[in-house]
Amino acid sequence: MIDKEELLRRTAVKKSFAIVMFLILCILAISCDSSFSSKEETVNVEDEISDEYIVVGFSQLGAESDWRSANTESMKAAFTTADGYKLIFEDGQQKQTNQITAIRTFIQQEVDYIVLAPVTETGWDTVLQEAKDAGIPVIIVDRMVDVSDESLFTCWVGSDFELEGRKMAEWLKQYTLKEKIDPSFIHIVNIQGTIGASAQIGRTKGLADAARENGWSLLAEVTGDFTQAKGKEVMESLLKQYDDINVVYCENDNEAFGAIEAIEEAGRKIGSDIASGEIMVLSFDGVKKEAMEYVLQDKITCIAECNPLHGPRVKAIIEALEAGVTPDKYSYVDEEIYSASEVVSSLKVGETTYDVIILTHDIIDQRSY
Ligand code: GYE
Repeated sequence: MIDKEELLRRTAVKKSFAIVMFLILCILAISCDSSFSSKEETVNVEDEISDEYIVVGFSQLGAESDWRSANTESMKAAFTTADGYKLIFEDGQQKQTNQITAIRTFIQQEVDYIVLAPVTETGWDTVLQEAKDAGIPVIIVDRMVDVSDESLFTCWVGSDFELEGRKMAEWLKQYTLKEKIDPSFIHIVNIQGTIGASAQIGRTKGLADAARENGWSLLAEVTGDFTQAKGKEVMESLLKQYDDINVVYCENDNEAFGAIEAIEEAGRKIGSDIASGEIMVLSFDGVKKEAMEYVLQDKITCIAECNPLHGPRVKAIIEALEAGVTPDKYSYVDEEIYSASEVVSSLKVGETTYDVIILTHDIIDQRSY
């Protein structure tokens, strides 16, 4: 039996329990509602941020060389939030599949521009069509793409790699003429870059054409993948295969560093005096100070410059596009040729005469990279 007092007490407990539950529910409802509205606010704020910035997705091909590192730095320095850009950087690690994945991700992220430094020239049609369908302009930088429809990319900026190769070959021709070295005495090995990359295709062609025209013996063309390690490995085996090599044409400085190590370890002497049995090293880029110092030491006899500072160039293209101006489809960068030897002071390729920059410490110190 429950007495009346106990009944009243139980009713009061139930009531207060109901009130507490009601209050808890109210609090929960309010907090859910407020978290919902604050989430909405966050989304709005983010929208405002991405509207505020120009979003650039950059697919860099890798980090194989000093040239590449300088190029990456130049791009990162050009596209800063302080300047109104948001740069999404992806390193393809030398694999085209990685670069294609990066581009597809950029499309999903609805970036404003895609910048592509392609590892090799072919194989881009499908993914560039996808970018075009999404209405995202694609700027190609450094190496080129070989696509059936040129409207798949907005424009390209980079170097004339075949011209670099032709300049180097012409330097060698003038050197042998001035030093009265017979063309049949010249025995060259070419340590090529990554096969299928524009820089390899152009530089290889520049030398191969000149070898044919001048009657030089081109003993071998082997890839060194633009790296120091591979350059060394390849040179070691070439030295075992051929005992008459007197010119090593390296398609970048990192390969040259490796080749120089291999030549020195094999007990051979490096330098431009090939008539006395030295092995002459020729190279491309001229980015790292060490490479330029090697020129002064006649370890690398001649370097055809390849300029990596494309960040401001790509930025200028994007600024033009933002202003409704159509940029040139192809923009080539002017480049120098360096040697410490004074034997050749200028050379002619096509209709143009190029001065050879006779390198000094002062010139090295004044360079911007
Ligand atoms: O010469 C080499 C790099 O594509 C121009 O790639 C670039 C080349 C450069 O690995 O060092």
